[in-house]
Amino acid sequence: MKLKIAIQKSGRLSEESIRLLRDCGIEISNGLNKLKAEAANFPLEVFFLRDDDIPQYIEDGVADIGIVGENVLLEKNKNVRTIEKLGFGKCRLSIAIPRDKPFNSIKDLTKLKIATSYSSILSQYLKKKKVKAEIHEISGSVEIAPGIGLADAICDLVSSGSTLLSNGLKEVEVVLRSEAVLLSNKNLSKEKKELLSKLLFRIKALRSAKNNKYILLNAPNKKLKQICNILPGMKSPTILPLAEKGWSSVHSVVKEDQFWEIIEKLKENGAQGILVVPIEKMIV
Ligand code: PRT
Ligand code: ZN
Repeated sequence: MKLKIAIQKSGRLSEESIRLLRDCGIEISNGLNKLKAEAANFPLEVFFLRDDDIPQYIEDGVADIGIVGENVLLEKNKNVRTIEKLGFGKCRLSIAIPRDKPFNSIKDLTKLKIATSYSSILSQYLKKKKVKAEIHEISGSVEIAPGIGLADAICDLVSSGSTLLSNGLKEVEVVLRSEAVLLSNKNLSKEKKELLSKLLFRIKALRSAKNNKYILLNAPNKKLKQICNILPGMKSPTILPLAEKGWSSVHSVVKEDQFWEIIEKLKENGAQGILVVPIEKMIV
């Protein structure tokens, strides 16, 4: 018995989805143009599909789990379970209008024609904001719609913003922030649930590794107490004596988002030779 995972065949999520599996120790030989592949060292079968189709395949049980952007998940609105955010494929779904048009509030969109591939998310958003606009659904190249007179505004995915810029548009309203998520069918068998939790354990270990750094530093023994208070570590820091008398080497783990603040405090307390190294996997 194998767990079946659906990932995007070719697009912005493909590479990172495969990398995620690989970092979880799962090797897949992805022959180009293949629909399916088998993992060598985990009971996993991989389907390569268009991202838009993945939620439906999971609802139907053709695939057990899958990776898509939250934007696709919400737009398709299928009966599936969201298991875990994956931290890649980050973007926002935003409304943009021609740069030279004034904009004060979302009410300015009233009666405008908005082109989008996300009509379901957009109509819910406009309803919530009590704005009546006309939604014009198109499937691609949404950003050119105002330029060719097809619409007054657009609602599309944005990451760097350069597509908007080069089409003379400005972002005026963020409708949704999105990243890749792991989805699952709601009725997995007991065996498949066990495989999923094994996979999830590995994914979480990778994610916490990414959010933490391993830190090594030298400290005068008389400052060790203060330095250990700054560095909580997983349990507590490791302290090893240096060859030079009166000095120790201190090892610990720090959170990425507290990193700079901690470094400053360590320096103030006499730490020297601070080394910071990435962690590959972290089991807490
Ligand atoms: O063929 P298939 O249907 O599988 O692929 P697709 O063409 O529908 O999707 P794809 O590969 O473009 O994107 C897959 C997923 O990546 C999306 O559903 C999002 O969850 C996520 N993602 C992250 C993005 C972007 N960033 C992104 N910038 N998807 C699309 N874009 C596009 C956007 O539509 C616009 O055309 O990039 C352009 C804007 O980029 P910037 O950097 O110029 O702002
Ligand atoms: Zn798509």
